[in-house]
Amino acid sequence: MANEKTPVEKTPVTLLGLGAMGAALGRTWLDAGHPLTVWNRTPGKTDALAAYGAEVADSAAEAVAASRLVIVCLLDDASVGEALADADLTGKDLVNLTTGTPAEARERARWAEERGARFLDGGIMAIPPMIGVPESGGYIFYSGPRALFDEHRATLAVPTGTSYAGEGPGHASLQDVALLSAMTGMTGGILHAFALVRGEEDIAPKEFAPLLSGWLTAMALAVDQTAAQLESGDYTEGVVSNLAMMTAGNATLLRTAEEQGVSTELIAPFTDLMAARLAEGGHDGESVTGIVDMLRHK
Ligand code: FVH
Repeated sequence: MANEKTPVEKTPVTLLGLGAMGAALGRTWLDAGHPLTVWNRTPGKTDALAAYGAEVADSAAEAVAASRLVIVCLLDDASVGEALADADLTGKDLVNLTTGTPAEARERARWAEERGARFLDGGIMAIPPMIGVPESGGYIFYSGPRALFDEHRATLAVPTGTSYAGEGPGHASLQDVALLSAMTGMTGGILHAFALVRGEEDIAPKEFAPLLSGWLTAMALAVDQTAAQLESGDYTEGVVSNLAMMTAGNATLLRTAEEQGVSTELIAPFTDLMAARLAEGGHDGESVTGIVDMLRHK
């Protein structure tokens, strides 16, 4: 039994993939005292972690053989299949942090189980500089068997926060991609806003930026209202800016873009959907929440 004189042994970790994210993850396990074996397709990328004490394997199969807990952080699902093609996964606990679709995660789970491994899928909600920085707010979604997640939770929590997304192997990936998709829409809006003010000598991007981030932060609160309306089924609940008013306002957004010589291609798909929802009739006093239903029925 561990006491002050006999430190707890840290779980050995194998890490496949030392790209920007893998290298950041690996460093944290070394810092926390976990024995770490690494492999990367391009050998030179292992040097930095080797200098901090990582064992470097000559092949992915050799790296997998070194530890029960195998973390994979590669470019995409195809690279996972390629890298692990010759590895013996019998008795391994495979944790795949490679971004993929929910269907890829489900298929990869089946593939791993057929090869004798237990499997968790992960979706990383952080960028490399957030890894090893608890106050950054980064975390990783995990899905798969709860008992397996609990068994490795302490080790998985070393690089960043953990959030269990459910037993279904596709759940982590689905929530990961849903959040990334929201970010994609938000980034499109940000770029459109900068394009509108670009070229105005007296509106400097650096002065406009805090106005933009402040507005987006305030508007993010709408997420809670959307959730409440989806759960109640009443899309008029708590509405202060209704669809009829917003659709009329969209004409101003589109005309302003034209006046400023800015393409509407980033915002027009959304304004078109709002107009189509209004044209269905009976939705004037609702929020934009009904567009969720329109998207699912397409
Ligand atoms: N970096 C980020 O900001 C995001 C944050 C959210 C999560 N993503 C996902 O994390 C996965 C890895 O991303 P990354 O940033 O480490 O990506 P790269 O720096 O491009 O490194 C890619 C590694 O994958 C290896 N690799 C690629 N193809 C193969 C293959 N066919 N067989 C074996 N390994 C392969 C590559 O090896 P090499 O090019 O150095 O030889 C790198 O180790 C990813 O899913 C993100 O979506 C990151």
